[in-house]
Amino acid sequence: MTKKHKLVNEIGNGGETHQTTDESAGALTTNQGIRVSDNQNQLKSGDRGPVLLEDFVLREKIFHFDHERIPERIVHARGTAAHGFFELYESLSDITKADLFQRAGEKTPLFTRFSTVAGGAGSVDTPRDVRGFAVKFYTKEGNWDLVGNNIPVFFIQDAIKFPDLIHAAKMEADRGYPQAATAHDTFWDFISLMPEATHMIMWAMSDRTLPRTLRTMEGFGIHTFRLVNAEGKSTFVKFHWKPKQGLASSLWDEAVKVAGADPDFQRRDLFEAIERGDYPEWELGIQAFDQAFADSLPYDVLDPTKIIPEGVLPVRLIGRMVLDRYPDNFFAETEQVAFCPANIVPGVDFSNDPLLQGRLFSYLDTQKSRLGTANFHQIPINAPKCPVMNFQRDGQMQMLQPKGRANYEPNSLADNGENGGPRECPASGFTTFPSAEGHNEQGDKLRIRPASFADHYSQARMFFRSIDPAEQAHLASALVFELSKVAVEAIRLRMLGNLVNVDQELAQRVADGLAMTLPKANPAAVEVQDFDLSPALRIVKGDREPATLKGRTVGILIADGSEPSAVDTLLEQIKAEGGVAKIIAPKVGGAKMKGGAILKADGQLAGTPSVMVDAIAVVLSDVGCDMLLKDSAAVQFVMDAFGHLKAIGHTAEAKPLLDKAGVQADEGVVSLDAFVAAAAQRYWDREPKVRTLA
Ligand code: HDE
Repeated sequence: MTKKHKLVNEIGNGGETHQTTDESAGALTTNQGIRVSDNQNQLKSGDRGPVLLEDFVLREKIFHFDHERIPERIVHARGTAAHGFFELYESLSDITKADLFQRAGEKTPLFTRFSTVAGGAGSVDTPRDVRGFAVKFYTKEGNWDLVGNNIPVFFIQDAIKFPDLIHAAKMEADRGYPQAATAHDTFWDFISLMPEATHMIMWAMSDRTLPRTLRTMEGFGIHTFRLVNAEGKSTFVKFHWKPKQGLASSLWDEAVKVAGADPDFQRRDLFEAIERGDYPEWELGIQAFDQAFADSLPYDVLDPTKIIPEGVLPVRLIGRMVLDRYPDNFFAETEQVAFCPANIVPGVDFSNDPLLQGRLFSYLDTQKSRLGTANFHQIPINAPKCPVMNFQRDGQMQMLQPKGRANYEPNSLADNGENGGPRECPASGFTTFPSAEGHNEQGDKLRIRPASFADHYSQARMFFRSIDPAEQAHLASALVFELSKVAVEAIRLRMLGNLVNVDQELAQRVADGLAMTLPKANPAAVEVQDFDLSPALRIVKGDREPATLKGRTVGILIADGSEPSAVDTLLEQIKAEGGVAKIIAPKVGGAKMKGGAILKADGQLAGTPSVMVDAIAVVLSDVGCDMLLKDSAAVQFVMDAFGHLKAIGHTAEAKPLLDKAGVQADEGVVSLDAFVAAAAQRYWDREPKVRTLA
């Protein structure tokens, strides 16, 4: 097939195509294949006369346009996605028969979508919010969807509370705001009445909900699942995604400013990383355990508001995910992809986690209303990459043309020499693990929460006490910020009463930040315990916060008169460290460097504030510095980099600008020679000097 023929085929439905003549190759057609002679002017009676109803080219085009949107996801509406693969490190055949986990080195194609939860599809990338982390593995034995988040616990224990949680979190029912923000009365009203949410609230108010990029966050399956091996033995499992890029979060002030400077900051970052061949990678880890281990824990592994700390059960890394290809078309792939936790393959099974069980119903159901037809599994991004054969036929938008008389089973038509269709496979087909159900052997029908789910505070306390003091201050300040936006005082008080159960000092800091008197603790269902602290929970100064320039962006601020050799040296050094350099100048066309040559800019100063990069080098001459002293964008550029604890490298001539921006000397403020080494980290010790935190 020639390239021209192929183009027509791709636009068409992929079925049989007539020979394409040279004239028609590449031609614009209607959806009926009629070549369009004029795509600029609609059909009129006379040049100034009325438009004619018979203009089918116009009507078809507008008709299609009118229906180009589908209902957005009720949660996780805003997202971005990429293709890639999973590569297994070593066979897991001892614990699972899942085909993708059998052969070391084998690669399985996948599609991963990251999302925020609360905002609509047109909201920004960087609100304080949980991030969705959904992976569709196209295995040889069907699709397996691991639909997780970047936080390992959830707000609620039973699925029946989910609509209430989401109603409370999203914009308020009467006023239609705020969008993509939990800092409002209805959210905190609900949360303060749901002590089971307290552990999740610790994570949600921590830096975890401000991931710097999608590439620098963890992912979690949250629920306990099962792996089942060929002998039918079940092992409980929790799934983790660990970013090879390390963990990094934004500061709140930074995230707020990023939202204005670039609402698409995180999707652009992912796109650009893939474009430059810096493919993001995560390792898949498992915590595998048996019933005896589960029984030995002081919390219930079926309770999705609990983690198993890594110190209690280490994470075993079993493979890696590499995202190496951006979708061709956002709508066709990212928008139409349908993830569903019920999509599992032989060798993986569910646990009785009541939240998971509710999710098993919800996703298929929502996708019917979002994608409009029961045949959405045939859309290329959703279609398994293995044979699909059954008697589920017909329905709106059936894309296949099944052959034969039999559309039911059992049938005996094959005995008659006809096509009898597919048959069930007792040996290799999916079988559910035959677990004995629950503690209640009688299996009475009860609307009840088990006593083993009753401890709502001990792990919240463990989380707060495990993170770095800088992160604790961010968390306390986030609570003050959010509760300050709550107008109803009783809600704030009730929330403070919950926080006392977590940690007296935290509660006091928040109360002080609100200028309120700390109330007594709210009644707790069971006594709060002091678990061992878990250093794996921290980002700041933790093992997973690397000092690196790899994959990070450095802004080099230049103006007329800047020294070109200084810029060249920086560019080389940054590249050698795996970083990305962005030249920023007052005008995008560039600056006239010392010697007269023009250096083009990657970003205009006013449109590229320093919140968009991870460190800055200010390479200015006396003349350039004088000029920029009169430009508030330049002053703000430096002031924010300092306030956001970033490294600042500078020429001696740039010092007046640093002074005007209030930069004080510390180990992150260096000459250009020392800059690239300094740029690999944030300067946490600077924070108390630049910000008053709770
Ligand atoms: Fe979801 N969730 N969820 N969720 N969820 C959806 O499905 C739901 C929960 C998660 O990129 C919806 O196709 C219920 C936990 C992600 O397309 C919907 C409950 C976790 C995505 C739905 C939960 C998630 C969704 C909306 C409580 C982490 C985005 C559109 C029982 C483990 C997937 C859609 C994508 C999407 C229901 C709780 C993750 C309505 C009922 C816990 C990453 O079906």
